[in-house]
Amino acid sequence: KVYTSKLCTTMHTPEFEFLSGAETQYYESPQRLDAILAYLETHSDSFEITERVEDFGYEPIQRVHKQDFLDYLETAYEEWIQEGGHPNGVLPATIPHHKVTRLGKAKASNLLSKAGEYCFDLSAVITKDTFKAAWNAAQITLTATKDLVRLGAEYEQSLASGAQSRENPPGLYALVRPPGHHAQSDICGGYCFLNNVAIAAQWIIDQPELKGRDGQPKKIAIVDVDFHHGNGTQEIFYSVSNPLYTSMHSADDYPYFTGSALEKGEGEGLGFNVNIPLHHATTDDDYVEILDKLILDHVMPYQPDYVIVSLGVDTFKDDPIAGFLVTSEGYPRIGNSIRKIGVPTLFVQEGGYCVEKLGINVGGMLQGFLG
Ligand code: Q9C
Ligand code: ZN
Repeated sequence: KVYTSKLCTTMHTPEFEFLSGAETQYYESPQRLDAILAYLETHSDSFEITERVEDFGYEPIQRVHKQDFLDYLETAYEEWIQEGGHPNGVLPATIPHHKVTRLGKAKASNLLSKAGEYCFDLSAVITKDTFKAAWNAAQITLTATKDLVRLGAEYEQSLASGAQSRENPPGLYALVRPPGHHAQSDICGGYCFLNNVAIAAQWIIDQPELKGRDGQPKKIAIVDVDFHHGNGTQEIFYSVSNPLYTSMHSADDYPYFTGSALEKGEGEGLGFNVNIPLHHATTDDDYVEILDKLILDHVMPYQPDYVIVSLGVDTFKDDPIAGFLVTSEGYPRIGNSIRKIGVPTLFVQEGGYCVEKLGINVGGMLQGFLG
């Protein structure tokens, strides 16, 4: 089942961003979502699409993001225009670099300085309706999460009664934009504003009626298969042991300063952050082999109750801003590896910018999961 809404394509449409110092089209475009939806609609035997969105309000978002950051996202554009900023949207002028800030007590005062405090790059343009769009993506993701939890309970029951084996776990997909995995608790960047996957994971952990017999919250394993490291999800959960965060990503690409295998979590979270940096020349066979090993060595031993996938297909060989050597034949295999975990799974859309092949690549991964 696919959860989406028209608002994902009508809101948050910046004209441009900056890549390698040059003004370029905004790659995180509404056309991406249209392309995926078109594919899913033509394969309606596999996919049921719903536009039902429940409103979970502010609280689940506040559990993950800081209030001053949320206030900033909500008001930045209006202030920006008042201060004479370009109508394309808010981008920072200076970013409080640690090499500078450790020498002073930088505190953002005007909008230009706030833009730097709350954003770490030039690929997260805040427009008039960006906060609404990000809010909408988070609410869609939460709607799917709540339904997955219901399906998960049914699945557990049928496992307990012996009615089925762990071979057909339920799976749901949140087809949303803007994406989320680069958004930290109080910094946007990399096309991401609110961290949809983190909000979903925290919501499951917070449900009082979802505590197991031992009184412990349900355990979540996040599997991030986007080409880029999910610095946001890593930061949000760095010092907790639930969720487990695992990521396979390019070793020497954006966001550049996170994603090393040495980043393993801290305190109670030590050992619950797993980064697998990969070479640019990673093929389908390489990718699936490494993913299977990640699942076997880290995800299975964790014994998660739920899996949440940060579903990026910018690993694709022809992606315009990223890409390994992964082909359209690779994605069903990746989906199949995830299915074999045998756990109720929520897929949440992250990156992927080769619009012509987004449908078959995303749809292929989901079909691989369905088996
Ligand atoms: N030379 C996501 O996939 N700029 N974000 C990349 C590469 C921003 C990617 C520059 C990429 C953000 C969700
Ligand atoms: Zn990405």
